[in-house]
Amino acid sequence: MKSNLKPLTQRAAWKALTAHHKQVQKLHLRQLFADDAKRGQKFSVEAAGLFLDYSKNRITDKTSSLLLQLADESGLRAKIDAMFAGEKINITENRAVLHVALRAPKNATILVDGKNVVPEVHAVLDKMAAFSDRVRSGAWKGFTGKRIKNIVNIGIGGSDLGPVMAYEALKHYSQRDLVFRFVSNVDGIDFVEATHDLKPAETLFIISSKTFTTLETMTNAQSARDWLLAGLGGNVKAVAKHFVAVSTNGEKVSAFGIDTANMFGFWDWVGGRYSMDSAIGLSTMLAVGPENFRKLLAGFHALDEHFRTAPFAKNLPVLLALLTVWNTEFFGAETAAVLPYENYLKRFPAYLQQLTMESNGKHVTLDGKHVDYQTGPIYWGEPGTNGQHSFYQLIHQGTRLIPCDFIAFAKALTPLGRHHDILLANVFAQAEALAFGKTAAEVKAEGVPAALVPHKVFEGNRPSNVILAEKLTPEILGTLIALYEHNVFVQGAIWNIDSFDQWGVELGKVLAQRIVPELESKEAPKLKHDNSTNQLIKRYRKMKGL
Ligand code: G6Q
Repeated sequence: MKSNLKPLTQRAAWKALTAHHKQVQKLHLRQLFADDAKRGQKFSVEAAGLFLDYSKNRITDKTSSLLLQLADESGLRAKIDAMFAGEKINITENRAVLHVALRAPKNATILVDGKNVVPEVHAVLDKMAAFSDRVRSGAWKGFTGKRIKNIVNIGIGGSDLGPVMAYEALKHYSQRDLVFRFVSNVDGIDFVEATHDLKPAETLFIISSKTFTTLETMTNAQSARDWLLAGLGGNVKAVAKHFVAVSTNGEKVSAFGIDTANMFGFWDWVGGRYSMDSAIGLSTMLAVGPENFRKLLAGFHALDEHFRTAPFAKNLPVLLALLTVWNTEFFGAETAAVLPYENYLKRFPAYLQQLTMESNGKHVTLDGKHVDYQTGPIYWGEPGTNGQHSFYQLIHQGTRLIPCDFIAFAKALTPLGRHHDILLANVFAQAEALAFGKTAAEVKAEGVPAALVPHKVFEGNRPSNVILAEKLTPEILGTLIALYEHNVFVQGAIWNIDSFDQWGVELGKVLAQRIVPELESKEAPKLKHDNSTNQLIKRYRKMKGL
């Protein structure tokens, strides 16, 4: 696992950036904009239907060229090519990383171990489409002959967050007489609330699990099976009409009792958090139909092509990632806020949290060395304008620097009076206020009493990006997601980490399994944990009456 790259902090561009930062760190965006009447245009780029204005970052021409040099010195070109070529860049799991193949057109060729995977991808898409059409039209009947009205996706992490986000994001395009629910948590309440008003005879469960071994999903799937059979008189033949699976593990799917004819496959080169455009997106396709799902894939592909071919200086994900590196490493930003001014994107920040933090929350390099710099920032966010009435206070006047990505659309999907202009006025105003603030002189000029002036000063100089698109369509959603996928990839490439493994998550999957029998056994178990864990287990057992 040796790479030929110099360690990040020894690359020439890194050293130059360190020196350069000392010179520019005090520069204010007020000054930078005053010095260059065309700064907005200069630091903007447009591709695949997305317009990115990154001029409100604390950068100069020199910053930009040094960051691009850093990308070159980090071997970014070769890394991008390696990913698209199906090389096993997820080195700790010895896997290719090919979510780009999930949205490749039918005539493309992408090889994994010498085999073209594109035909398989399209075969699964066709199978999903045929199934979706049957369910959506009512041709697929439940065990008692009733049509399916409710679809419940059971999955967690990568097998949940993408489907939930996409369902919410594309609700405008969804078939409204179908009800969609998503169950992820092993807390039984999630299942109970999701199904309390549903009739088993009209309900279809999609068990979404790459491995088909995940404790939460298997527990929920079992409860779903029990719930269904209890409601339909206990005939196990009902399972075939009410359960389908999305998985890479045919054996386990069969063992659960789901006919593999009703299984939609994917492959080990699709990471969980990069799988929403694989069969894991079956619920999305059921909601919006195969045609819209294909448009979503086309949007992903458009951004893939942009990422693969555009020069780095005009490459949206590359620029976004370099700015994150700049803000994180040199300005010490610990978090990044993603603030969509589009209510349909309310689950987008939660989705991004997994994509970004599970990918780049790593502290060793590809060579297994402890990093001596920061890696992935904490991503968080809420839709605007709601956030403005809560945590924006800290972004404007707190002590921390929080770079923000504002996401907005020129057209409302369902226009309503003046709402959309007011919404967009807010997003532009927030980015403006963060950058330029309000000086003491300006506050005083408003007649504010002297004692209050410091409280009403906005320092400004707080960086943000604005991403503007025409309308939230399936295509644009795909483009936007791919933008962040590749942004994460570039960040990981600069930091020289494996963005595609998740050992921290794997640990969680094992730990609880050890404790479950200790909570359930009738006999008092011989506990061998630390004193605190032993105490908590004993107290829990006592409280539940054991
Ligand atoms: C994603 C992670 C993780 C995974 C879930 C569900 O990249 O690996 O979030 O998606 O743990 O795993 P299964 O799909 O195997 O149930």
